[in-house]
Order: sequence, then C-alpha cells, then structure tokens
Amino acid sequence: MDIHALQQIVHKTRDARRKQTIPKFPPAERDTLIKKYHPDFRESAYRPIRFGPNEGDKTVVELATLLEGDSPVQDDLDLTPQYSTDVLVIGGGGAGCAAALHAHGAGAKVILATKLRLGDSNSVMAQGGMQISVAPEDSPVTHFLDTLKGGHMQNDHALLKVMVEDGPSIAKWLIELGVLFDRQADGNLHVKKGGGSSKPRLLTCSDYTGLEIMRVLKDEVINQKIQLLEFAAAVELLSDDDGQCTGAIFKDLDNHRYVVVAAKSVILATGGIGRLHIQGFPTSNHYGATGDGLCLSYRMGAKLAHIDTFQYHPSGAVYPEQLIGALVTEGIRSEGGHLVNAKGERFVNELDTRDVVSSSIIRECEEGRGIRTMSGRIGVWLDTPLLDAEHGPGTVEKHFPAMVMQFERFGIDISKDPVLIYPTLHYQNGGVKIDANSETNVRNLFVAGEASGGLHGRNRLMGNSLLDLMVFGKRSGLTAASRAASM
Ligand code: MEZ
Repeated sequence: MDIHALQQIVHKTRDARRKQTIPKFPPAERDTLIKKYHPDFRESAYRPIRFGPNEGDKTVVELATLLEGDSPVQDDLDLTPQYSTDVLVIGGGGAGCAAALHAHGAGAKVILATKLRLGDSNSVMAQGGMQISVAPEDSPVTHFLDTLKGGHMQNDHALLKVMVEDGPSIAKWLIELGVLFDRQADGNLHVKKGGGSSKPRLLTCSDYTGLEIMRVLKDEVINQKIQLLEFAAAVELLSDDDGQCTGAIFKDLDNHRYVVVAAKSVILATGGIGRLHIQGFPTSNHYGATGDGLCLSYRMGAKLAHIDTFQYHPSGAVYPEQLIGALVTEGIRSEGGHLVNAKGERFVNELDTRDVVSSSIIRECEEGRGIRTMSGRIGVWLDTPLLDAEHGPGTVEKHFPAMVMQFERFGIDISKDPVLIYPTLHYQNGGVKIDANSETNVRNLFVAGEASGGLHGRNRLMGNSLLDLMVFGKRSGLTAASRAASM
C-alpha cells in the first residue's frame, strides 16, 4: 500500500479518536517504558562516565570514543597567536551571539569564532517557542517546578533558579532588540501551553521562533562590529601553567591552516551532538552539531554532568526520505494534534514529557502497531489535519507556516494529510558542568547553552532551550568580560 492509502486510516478514525480517553501512564509503567526504550536512562543523580568495552552500554562507548579521541594538533605547532582578545566566544548560535553581545556591551574586546557561518546552529531550527513566565497566572516558581518534574528531579537547582528568574528580563531584552513575538489582539504577548508545563508559558514567533531570534541577534552582532572568524573549527583549548584557559587553536576550513587565538577568557557555545547519531538515530540537528565543546573541555579537565542522557524528540519526520529526522514541532501536539498508530488509535497523552512520548512511539512500532514506508522506515501518524477540523480551515497554514512549507516542497499538504513521525535525536540533555555564571571548574573557561549540562536534568522541557541559551549566554558574557577586565 502506498503512503497516501495508509494515510486514509487517520481520516477514517478521527471521530472515534476524539471520543477516546487517553489513559495516563501509571508511574510504574512509565518508569518501565523509560528504562526499556531509553537504555541510557539512569536513576542516580550523577554518575560519572566509565569508559571501556566491558561497560556494555553502547552510548557510553560511543561517547568514550568521542571524548578520548586524539587531539589533531601536533606537539610542535607554533603557538604564537595570530589574534588576541579579552573574550573569545566559540560558537555562532544563540548562546554564542548572546554571550558576544553582552561581553561587548560590558566593554570587552570580543572575537566570535564559528565552525560554519554566523548563525548556523540548532538555534535557528528551534520551532516551538521559548518558555518564560510572563503570564499573570504564572511565576518563576511554577516554571522551576515544572522543569524539575520534567527533568526527573535531577536538575541543578542553582542553574534552574537563575534561568527561571532571569527569564522575564531576557524577554524584555529580545523585544527591545527587535524580536517579533506573537501578540494577542490587545497587544499583550501571546503565551501558549507546551508539553510538560502546567501553565501557558511559550513565547512564540509563529513556528520559527529560533529563526526570528537569530535574525535579530545576528544583525546585532554585525551592527556592533564584533570581530568574526567564520569557518574556523576549534580543535584545542589553550591553558597556562596554572591550568587556566588562555585561548584556543582553530583549523581554518578554507585553507586548512591552524589559527591561534589568545584570550583572557573563553566561552564555549558549540551546541550539541546530534550529528553523531548516538544509538543510530536520525537527528533534527544541523551539520555542525558534533559535540566539539564536550571534547575540548573534557581534554582540559572540565567536569561533565548527565552526559549519558540525550533527548529523542517524539516527532522527527519519517516520510519523505529527504526529511528523515527533521523536526516536526511539538507545537502541533500542543494545539491538540493526535498521535495515531496503524490501527487508528491514540496510545499516549501527546503532551506527556518527551521521553515518555518517544518511548511509547517506539513501543507501538516494536509491537507491530507502526506504519512502514516503502523504503522500510517505520513511524506513527501525527494527525495534523485534525487542527483544521477542530479549529477551522486555515489553522495549520496560519500557525505552522514553516512546517507547511517544509512538506509542501515534497508535494505533501499537512493540512490535508497526516505526517509520519518517529523519535529523532534532538538535544544533548547533559554536558559540561557549569556554575550559575556559566563557568566550569577550569578557571576562565565558560560554557553556555546546549554544550553545558545540569540545568535540564535528564529530560528537557519544550522551549527551555532557547531560554537557557539567552540566560547563560548573557551570564557567561558578562562574567567573562569582568574577569578579563580584572586581569
Ligand atoms: O525546545 C524545543 O526543543 C522545541 C520547542 C521543539 C519543538 O518541538 O518545536
């Protein structure tokens, strides 16, 4: 049967599904599912990674191979710096831009180096919004508690406290810079509800929130004339005799020469690891997401937190082939989109936390209730046309224009037909351990954004990443600048 014939089952079963009540997973079943389908899940709060083939844990071995890899830099490399600066920011996504802008604003000389071009990052691909407690019925405390619950109570409390408390001032900063968040008819910010959150808290720019934020941040970095080194892949950090970070070595991807940058403080904002396809999963990540920050800091002796946990976003595209792994925003489930198996049944509360929803999709597929494509991929349906059926024609097009365009290129109209989805490797929950000012245990080495770990515990809630980038980008930028000024 071709994919279009298979899609018909979703349309045919819609009325019955609307009446169906979705059982909430009892805690016991939930835990069993998480453990069964997420072999990287651990109960303990923090378990240092142990290396070695006897560990029997594929993720650990994959990580060990990455972290314990040899440095590409030869011992006799001339370390005379070609550039020197107060603050060196490595990474041109949301955290890197925020860090560079704040350090520059505090008077530091800043160089922003990035492996690809300014803005090439997971941040531009963030679709569903940014969690900030701005609604009258909400508060940073509620945001704290929701995030703690979503993170299986393993979040670093100090980091989480500053993230939720700094949130409202970050919204103000972004609006002043020119970010066009969605608004209600009365002009107030429009906040939406997202998975795992008890209150509406998502600030959105339609379904391209990250892209809009990055439009503004990139412009600002350019307007402020912050010095850029593009196509510069960081391959090693530098340190002095006291073990303090003093700069980095880059490989210029144009001419393959090494470039040495001396800096009083260094901020790593290199993002995640999805392109390494941990456990063989497809990924929603951009091509630069290869865990560079983890390797660089690990080789400097930085501590890691929760690095054995990754987020598999429930809805990665499965069809067409060209979109495999691409993100299909959680926003669609937040607006009421059903997940449907081959029998036309719902099988999970679509707004449960991502680890639970992903686990249950994998269960449906493993137990024979998945839908197979002609090329042998498997997935379940996300009933996107339901939104038009429930809220009126044009709803999908109005609220998810980027998603509509993404599928339209391949002749698929998501307001008419459901999309096939399967979990996709989306986010590195853990990373380099930092304090509330984003500094690691290596003095003058700061890490911000997805490369850092601890804040989200073992499972990140939708929309908390964009806020993380801005809060810790800002904190790292300000602290690195004041540290440099004191030297
Ligand atoms: O925070 C995210 O990962 C997010 C909002 C993703 C999405 O589904 O849109």
